[in-house]
Amino acid sequence: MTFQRTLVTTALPYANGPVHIGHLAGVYVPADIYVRYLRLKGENVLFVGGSDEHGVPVTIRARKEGITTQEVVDRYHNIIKDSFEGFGISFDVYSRTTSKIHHQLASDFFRKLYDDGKFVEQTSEQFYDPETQEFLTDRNIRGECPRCHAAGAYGDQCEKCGATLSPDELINPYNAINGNPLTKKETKHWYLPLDQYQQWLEEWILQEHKEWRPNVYGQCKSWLDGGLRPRAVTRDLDWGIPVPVEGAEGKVLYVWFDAPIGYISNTKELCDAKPEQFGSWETWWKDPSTRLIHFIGKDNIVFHCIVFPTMLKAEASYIVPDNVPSNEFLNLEGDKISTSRNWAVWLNEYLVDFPGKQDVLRYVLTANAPETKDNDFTWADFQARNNNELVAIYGNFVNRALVLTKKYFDGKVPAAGEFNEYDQSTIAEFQNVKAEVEKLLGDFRFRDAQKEAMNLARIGNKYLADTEPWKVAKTDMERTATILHLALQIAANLSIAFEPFLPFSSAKLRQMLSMTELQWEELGNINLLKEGQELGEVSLLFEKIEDATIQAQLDRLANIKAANEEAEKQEALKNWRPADIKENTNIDEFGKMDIRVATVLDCQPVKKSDRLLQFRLDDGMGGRTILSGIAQSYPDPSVLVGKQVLFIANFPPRKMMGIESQGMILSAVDADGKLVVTTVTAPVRNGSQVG
Ligand code: B3M
Ligand code: ZN
Repeated sequence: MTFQRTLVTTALPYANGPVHIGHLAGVYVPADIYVRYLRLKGENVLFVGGSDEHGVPVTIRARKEGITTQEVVDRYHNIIKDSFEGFGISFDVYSRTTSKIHHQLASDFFRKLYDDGKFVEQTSEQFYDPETQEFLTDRNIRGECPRCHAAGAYGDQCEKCGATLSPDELINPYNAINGNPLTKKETKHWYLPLDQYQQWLEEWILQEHKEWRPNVYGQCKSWLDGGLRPRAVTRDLDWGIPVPVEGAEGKVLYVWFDAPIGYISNTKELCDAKPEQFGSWETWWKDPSTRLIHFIGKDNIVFHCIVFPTMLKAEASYIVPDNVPSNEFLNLEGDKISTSRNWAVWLNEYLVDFPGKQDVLRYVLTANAPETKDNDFTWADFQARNNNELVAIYGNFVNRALVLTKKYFDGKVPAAGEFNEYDQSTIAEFQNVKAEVEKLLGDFRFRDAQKEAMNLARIGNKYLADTEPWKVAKTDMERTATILHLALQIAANLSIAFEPFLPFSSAKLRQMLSMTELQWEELGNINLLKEGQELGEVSLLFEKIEDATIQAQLDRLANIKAANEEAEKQEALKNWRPADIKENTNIDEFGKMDIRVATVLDCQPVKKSDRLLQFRLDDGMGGRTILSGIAQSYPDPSVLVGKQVLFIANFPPRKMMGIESQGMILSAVDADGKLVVTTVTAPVRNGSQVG
């Protein structure tokens, strides 16, 4: 099949918070690189995005902030849209699922499947809050995690250990909003019978799309191997698109049913507004010569590879995706990025903290893109890649070529003499770059493609380092002219090669070279700049990032981490109840323990241990040393000096960190894990027994 146009969609972010580096790295930067590349090649491409404004996450945010759901989506839709614009994500349309057009289209889509008898109706038991008389969705149910036993895990996921959960697995589930205990109640819903499409999906994905990324193909295969089951596409909720069927009052379309239809609605919104420029939305969605590509994160694979294609297939007039390049996750400083835990670098904040440095983040996120496995963003790496790559290689090369031209040739492109052998080999080397980048971009391998583009800068940098025009200029101006001529042509090529990746820098570079934007096909051409052509104003393409700037970001994260730990502690305290009583014992068993009283003479943290405190005790028997793992609970251990404590005197001595510990000091454990050393209520002689 030869395709005539490419329709690129990016996952619609929930309008329940700003977007962060994980979004950018996983979805929007790769999609934007791809689209910019196709446009540069002169292909017919449409880039569609938008905000996902339904679903439970936005209603939760509204409750948290004490504002209406509409206010939440208005606020975050605008913040998100501005962030994408700020980073140069070049959507043709960025709309929202609360739009009229979308409500109509999604509603009609459902109704068509309903009328065609494509759904099955089923009644099931769902969690219900008898006091507020509402059914609860997974996200609004919380309880103890069955895996790691963290308090406050959600009905779909534990944010602490990352486990995927169903509400039935939670220990002591409660209503996340008011803490009420829950019962179960019957309710009717419409299901998309994925099982009936299993065979088609197996053929279409497993046979016909073996070229999909291994992580995507593998996830699809494991879903298919597990056997598909019908999925509910409606919910009991008061926020969303009403189910357009009689007897469905109080029910809305499941957010994952309406959101992908948003891709279609947003295309329609654009095409209906500007048909002469973009044509008919139906050509984009129904003509088999359209190539549809969904850029998404890995948690969205099943919806884009199985559920949405099944909806499109069931509707019968739509095309299905040709590829779904999904990324794995990006972590931040070793921890999972999380909106609810505020563990993220927010794009709107980055734009304020690093004005003019959008390309730096684009570059780092692509260089580190989680294409085949989860990856980690660290501020140290961000700084290193900026300083050692963008500044030291790309920026340095361009700057040297331009400054030397200003110095020796009055800022005009000098005429080239004969190219020598070394020049020729440099030209040959850099002319390879185009084919390499093309191949990699065609395979959605953005990280390697960008590396190739950087290679071109490396070639330029090396060329200047090897030819040393600043030295040659002392003796041979003709040769100097040739060297700088070629260096400037390489710089001009860089502006093309980097255009998909670093559009802001390419624009800046074009200005410095006073050239217009060129087509991809010109890449490799060594006559992009005309002899005698006057260069523009020279400025730095990239600037060094200082340690203090990075430290400020690290401090911010440290504060967030501390706040999260405090919040977790509070959640644990709220839900704390005493542990179950242990098995029966008796006085004989207890009598074997020799518990005594001693006065603390000295108490110090053990060097190189963040857990241990070293106690020196007056035990009435000549004194002893005991180590206790309570340092976290006593940041200032001197508060214990002079206190009488209880300890077990007849544990065999044990060495830890090279120190012998002669017994165990007794502490109580509080709900938040804090340890409190036990004492007596009135002074007694040291060495007295407890029993
Ligand atoms: N809003 C989930 C997410 O942001 C969802 C994507 C919808 S794409 C149609 O990860
Ligand atoms: Zn857990």
